[in-house]
Amino acid sequence: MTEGARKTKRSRDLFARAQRVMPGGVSSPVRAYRAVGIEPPIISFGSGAQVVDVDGNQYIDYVCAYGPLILGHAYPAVADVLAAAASRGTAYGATSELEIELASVIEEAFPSIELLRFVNSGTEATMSALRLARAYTGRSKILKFEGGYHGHADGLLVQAGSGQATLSLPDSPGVPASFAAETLVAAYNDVSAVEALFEACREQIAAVIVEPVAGNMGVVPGSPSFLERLRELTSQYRALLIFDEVITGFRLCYGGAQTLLGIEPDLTCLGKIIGGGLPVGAYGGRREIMELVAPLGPVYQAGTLSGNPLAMAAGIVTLKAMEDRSVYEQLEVKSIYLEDGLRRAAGEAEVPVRINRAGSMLTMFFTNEDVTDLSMAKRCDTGRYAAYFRSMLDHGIFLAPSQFEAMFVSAAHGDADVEATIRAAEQTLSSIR
Ligand code: KE4
Repeated sequence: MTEGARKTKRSRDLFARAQRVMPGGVSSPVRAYRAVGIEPPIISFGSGAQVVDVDGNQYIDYVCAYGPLILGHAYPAVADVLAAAASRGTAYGATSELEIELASVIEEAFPSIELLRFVNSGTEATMSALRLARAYTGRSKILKFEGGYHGHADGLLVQAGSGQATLSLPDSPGVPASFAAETLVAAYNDVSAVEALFEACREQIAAVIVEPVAGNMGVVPGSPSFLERLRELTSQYRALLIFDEVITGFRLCYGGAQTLLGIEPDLTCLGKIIGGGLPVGAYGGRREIMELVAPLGPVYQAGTLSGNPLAMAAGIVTLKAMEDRSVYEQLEVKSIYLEDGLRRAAGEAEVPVRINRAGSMLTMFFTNEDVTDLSMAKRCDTGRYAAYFRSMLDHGIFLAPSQFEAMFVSAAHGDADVEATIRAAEQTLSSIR
């Protein structure tokens, strides 16, 4: 598609209806496109690396549902297993063999996870992990990082990333000051800030929760020295280290960021990829900690559709496909090619950018300085990002409508898709310079 050639009538009509029945016409704030100044296309279907909107516009998709679709849309084996699973019922309210299999596959991939509990979202996973950490330690404070987004549980909506950063939302109304007071915040990658907080709060801190590669201020990798220091300090002060691997789990490699880093957290939160695009989350870790979870222990957490057979079936098929390590090798080649092409396009257009990439997740920041924390990410030219976004959409490239999200490359993205994306970026960047 060329600039402005997109037909949008049916999307506009449907979005008008959506806004009459849902706040902002969306089921999640970032989807409202408030940060990019246009109305969102309403999506009709996805297939492979493509999504198609209700006006028939086709896009190469780098949102990938914000991470779950590492195999692409409607991956045949996932679609087939879901059809078969649905014919056997969609929920049992009882343990199924599928839960046992998926839990076993995850625990095989993550040696730090001896026991895990399935939930229905990443939010539930992190919320439950923090409750467990507070119960295990008998302490109340948690430490998170500016720009870290761990879902929308009350105590975590303090200087969060993702949609909160995108919409410049203050810490969310509705969260009592008493809750927020239990949440300590430091700048990401800032070791001395963490050391100071531990020195000041010592045995009050129950846990540190961190995205080992941040994906919600745009992609910002945690430095190995920062993450290693978090492990040292939490061990020293007997607090728990929680890796939020909702995005990075099975994305960066089969065993997540912790495998690449060689750091063993006490608890890990997972989601997205482990459900193959179905609603899912999980938290898990050392047996002595997880045995506090009801019914074994007193920490209560439950869920009607937790471990439901459809999400389990889709997750099993997805993770089985990712057992073929060549998939990660191909993702790396394609992601490097994309990163190099985007950087070259920006250079030729003389548009200052920085690209942060970790495996098949990357962000092009519109800035001329390195981005290693939220304050630097927030100095980006978000207006230029919005112009880039709109033009790329007109050129058939579907990106996250926020500077503070990631591009995700899937196994379904072919060389032609990546080349078309780079060409679209060349045309776009020269037009917005
Ligand atoms: P959910 O509750 O959205 O399944 O997961 C929350 C969550 C937890 N931890 C991390 C590291 C996450 O990235 C997320 C959710 N990610 C956002 C996108 N950055 C979800 C997209 C949205 O909010 O619409």
